[in-house]
Amino acid sequence: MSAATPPPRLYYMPRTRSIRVLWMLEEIGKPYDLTQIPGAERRSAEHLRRHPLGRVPALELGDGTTMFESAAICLQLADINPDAGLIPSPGSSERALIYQWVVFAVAELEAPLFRWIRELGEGILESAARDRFIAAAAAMESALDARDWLLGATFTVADVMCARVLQGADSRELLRPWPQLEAYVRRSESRPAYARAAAISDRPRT
Ligand SMILES: N[C@@H](CCC(=O)N[C@@H](CS)C(=O)NCC(=O)O)C(=O)O
Repeated sequence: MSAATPPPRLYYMPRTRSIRVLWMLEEIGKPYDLTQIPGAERRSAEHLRRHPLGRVPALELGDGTTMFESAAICLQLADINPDAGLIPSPGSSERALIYQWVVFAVAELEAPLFRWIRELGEGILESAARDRFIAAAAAMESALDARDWLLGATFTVADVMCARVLQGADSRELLRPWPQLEAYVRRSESRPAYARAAAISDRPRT
């Protein structure tokens, strides 16, 4: 970012998927701006220009481009801040694993988990979503065997995406069968950048 380039601006709401982007921004450690979108403004013409579904997060980049989808935003932030070391170089086999785990986070962890949590609230105990999450959790449990982070010793954007979804499962005590995942969640929550992001995400909604 040159001296003339404004910092990125995150449009967010507390206690939403916005925390993924806040966590990335805090790991990167460079200045950024924040705008909280009040509930009533989500469907305003102004916010719909940032996010066509009226959701959060959305990120305005230094050149004025605005983008949405938390996974895409996190990948872009990793790419434009190579010094932060949150993503390996394009074309490397480590980079392939980043794509793999980031897509896994949204397709195989988040989607069935959110559905399963909804079903549990309705008293449904057995379901396809539960079975799918269990299979994904077991796959991550073995991937994390004897390693701190998904790519080994280095924390990456893939960990932001996967650990954040698993934190949601852990807070509902759904990770009991997978001790490696519980330990992974603890490690992720002990990162100072995560604590700073969580403090922002926990602010009251306007
Ligand atoms: N796939 C999107 C999901 C975005 C999303 O559903 N955001 C929720 C908060 S976690 C939202 O804005 N909900 C408000 C609404 O739908 O009105 C992403 O990962 O960014």
